[in-house]
Amino acid sequence: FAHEHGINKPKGYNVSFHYNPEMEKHHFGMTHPMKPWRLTLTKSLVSAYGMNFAMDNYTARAATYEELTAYHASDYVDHLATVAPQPQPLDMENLNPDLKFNLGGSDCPLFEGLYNYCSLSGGASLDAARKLCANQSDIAIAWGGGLHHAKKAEASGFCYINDIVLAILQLLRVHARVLYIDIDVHHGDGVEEAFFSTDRVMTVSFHKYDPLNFFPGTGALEDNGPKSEHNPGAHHAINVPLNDGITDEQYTSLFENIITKVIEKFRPGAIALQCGADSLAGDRLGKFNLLVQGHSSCVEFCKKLNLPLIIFGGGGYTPKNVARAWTYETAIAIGHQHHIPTQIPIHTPWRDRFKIDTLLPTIQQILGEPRQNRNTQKKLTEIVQHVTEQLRFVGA
Ligand code: ZLM
Ligand code: CA
Ligand code: ZN
Repeated sequence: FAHEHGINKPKGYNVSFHYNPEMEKHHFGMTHPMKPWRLTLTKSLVSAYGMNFAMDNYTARAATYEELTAYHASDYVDHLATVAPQPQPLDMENLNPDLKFNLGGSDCPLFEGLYNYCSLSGGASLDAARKLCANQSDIAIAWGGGLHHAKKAEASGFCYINDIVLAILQLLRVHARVLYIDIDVHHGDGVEEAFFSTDRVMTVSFHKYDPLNFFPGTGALEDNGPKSEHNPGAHHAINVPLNDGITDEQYTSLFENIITKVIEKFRPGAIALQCGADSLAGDRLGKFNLLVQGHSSCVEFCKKLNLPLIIFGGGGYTPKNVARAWTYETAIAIGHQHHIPTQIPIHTPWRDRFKIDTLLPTIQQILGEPRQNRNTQKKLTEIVQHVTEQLRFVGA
């Protein structure tokens, strides 16, 4: 298939794909929204399209203890490595009441092989970052990463190890400034916090913001870093708070507008993009109206900036939609989005999981009817205005 359709590795432009099939063998519990097997679905669709012929494929290794403690507290990592798993299947009855490091509750359960899962996610993102640093990849992809809520010494929101922070720390060895962009429907609070006090990383998160009703409740428009002007991190956090129902047109225009201005002022040497797919229409947790087209246009836009780019996964709770988006975004990375058939290949294992055979379903196919859009143009204009003003304090 790949050769028939002329999908081959182009000379002079390298995309690397970092993945370990061991990751998907882990289970958070029967009804837990996080399903590591969405990675299997993604990988199988990417392969069915023959995209592996156009990339360098690496079986990611597990991150070492030393690599994990480059950011995380050693007592936290020690605990992760030795804590006993809760009995399976996980349900409300066997949750651990002792939430040491926020572990063992319903969001961050203690499952069999947890430490292995965490180190594989971290290892893939570290491998991806190192390929960029060594100039051996132009785009490095780690769909198993993107776990943006994990804190230095605490698990949070399905995230235990912050692979993004580990990867950015690698990029900072080579690049003076790194831009972090987060299109997951949740606020990228863990990454923001890690680089709060430095002007070498600017974080930009687009998310649903409803402090009392939506996790994690942080990421207001006015939260832009340390309040003290003497702190180098001041003004280096950008938050784009959104409401349910945002459409492709609004999101894409907001994204391009903001990122263009950020690039102009901040002039990063590399970009780290978290592609959480829970911002897609039809997600189990998110309630935006984004199609694969709108979501992936962010990847396309970042690619066109021609800077070393690392791409992570993240959230995404309707596996068939996650696999569609991350497959299409892999196609964008290798430049084949316009050459692949939108009909899902017949020989895809798990083909039934996709329900309908198109890679790019319409909003009607996904939801029947789009959700009410609660984002007014006025509010979106205010956001752009605030960001523009904030950026006056950034750069030389
Ligand atoms: N309850 N089971 C996004 C992380 C979102 C905190 C409210 C748990 C769930 C959710 C867990 C099976 C990323 C909160 C929710 C019920 C306290 C969240 C286990 C359903 C279930 O059925 C479930 C028993 C579970 C968790 C829903 N949790 C929905 N939303 C958020 C965390 C992570 O996408 O950004 C990156 C990967 N937590 O709202 C509660 C406050 C726990
Ligand atoms: Ca986000
Ligand atoms: Zn999320």
